[in-house]
Amino acid sequence: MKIRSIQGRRIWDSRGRPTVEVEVVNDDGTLGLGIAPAGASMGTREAVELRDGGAAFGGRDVQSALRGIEREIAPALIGRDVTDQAGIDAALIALDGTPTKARLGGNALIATSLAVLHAAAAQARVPLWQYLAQARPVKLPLPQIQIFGGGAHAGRRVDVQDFMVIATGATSFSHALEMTAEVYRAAGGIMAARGTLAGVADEGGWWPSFSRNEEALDTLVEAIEKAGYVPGAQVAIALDIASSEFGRGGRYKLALEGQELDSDALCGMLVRWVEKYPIVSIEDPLAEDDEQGLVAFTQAVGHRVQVVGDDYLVTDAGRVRNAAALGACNCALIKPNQAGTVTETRAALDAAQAAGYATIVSARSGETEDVAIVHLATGWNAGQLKVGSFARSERMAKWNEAVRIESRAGAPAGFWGAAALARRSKA
Ligand code: 2PG
Ligand code: MG
Repeated sequence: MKIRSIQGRRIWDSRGRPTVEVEVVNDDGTLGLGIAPAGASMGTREAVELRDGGAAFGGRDVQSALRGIEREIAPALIGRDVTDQAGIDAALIALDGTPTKARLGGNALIATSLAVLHAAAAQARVPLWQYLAQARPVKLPLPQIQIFGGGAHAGRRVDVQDFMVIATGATSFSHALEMTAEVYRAAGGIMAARGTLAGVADEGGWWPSFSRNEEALDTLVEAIEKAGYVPGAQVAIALDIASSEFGRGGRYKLALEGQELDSDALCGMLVRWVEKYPIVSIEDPLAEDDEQGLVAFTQAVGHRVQVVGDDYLVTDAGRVRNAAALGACNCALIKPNQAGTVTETRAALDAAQAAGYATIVSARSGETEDVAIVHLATGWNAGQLKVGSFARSERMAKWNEAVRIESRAGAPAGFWGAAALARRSKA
């Protein structure tokens, strides 16, 4: 099936900022829409977003990215076979011609690449997850869901970015959502009773009105109990420290506690948290430039918790292989717009799984109603899914899409559950 037309347009994301949408129409009239999400806490090696600069919309307009789609990308792709994802992505990379996708923009490229993928599924007349799975049996992913948002998503009110829960006792995706809904509600109730309820952060997690980072962990345990669950056994904690945001060159500034820690001290603090709290997953415990620290942390606790690389791995197959060789992390966060094309995203996921890593397909803090990542996580059988909190429709659209996939005839063959979590066997 050939591509008949490609059109880019500016739409708006969950922070009210411009973003790129691409529509690919096939010769038979079926179509696919791809939308670029946007991070706030970004790895320095991510595919570069093309933004216009200047006064409008804080410099975040995307007119230059749209011009590239109209003048270069569309003419290059029209008439090509929509099912040739690898060929089309290679053409996009060659057309851009830079190692960072800075010329045409990672935002233009990922929106186009995703639109092509959706259009390919549409002409095959199957849901995207099923198009990706082909005939292989796949399972619905285990979700990690934010309860408190912090870091760059909450004006740096607390240092740690994501305080999340994983319903380790859940027996289906829908069950995991039911359990999380009760924890989210309980956490809001606790904040209200304390007089510290102050709305939500960028991804819908409760605003972190805490005086210490650990107070958020204590409150999370309290919320799990108040919701009627056993912390650890039924509902466990997952953290995204996002430490590249407050650490560089092996020095970490915890603003909330007025402390400056070196890599060993931060590592030690997090190991203590792992011992004290029912934590099963920690993302970006050390900064993207602190490879030694990441190796040391993984050696210390990788046999009992999942150590997730986000800013450090940036959805890059080569970086994943390097990390695996060194023993840094045991799980890769997979974000399509960090890579810039679907094919490179898939290559990073394959590299991670080949190295024995667990994988989590992840949304960004700037999102839209787009639900593509739910289909990627399911169709690629990634095991886990991270989308933000349990509020705001750009998040709920994704959880609800998973409920739909799970309940329809021909649904995936079950639910990953806690089996999706990584633990490195002790050497
Ligand atoms: C992360 C993501 C999602 P951002 O760090 O994992 O929580 O945040 O999209 O801002 O990079
Ligand atoms: Mg992260």
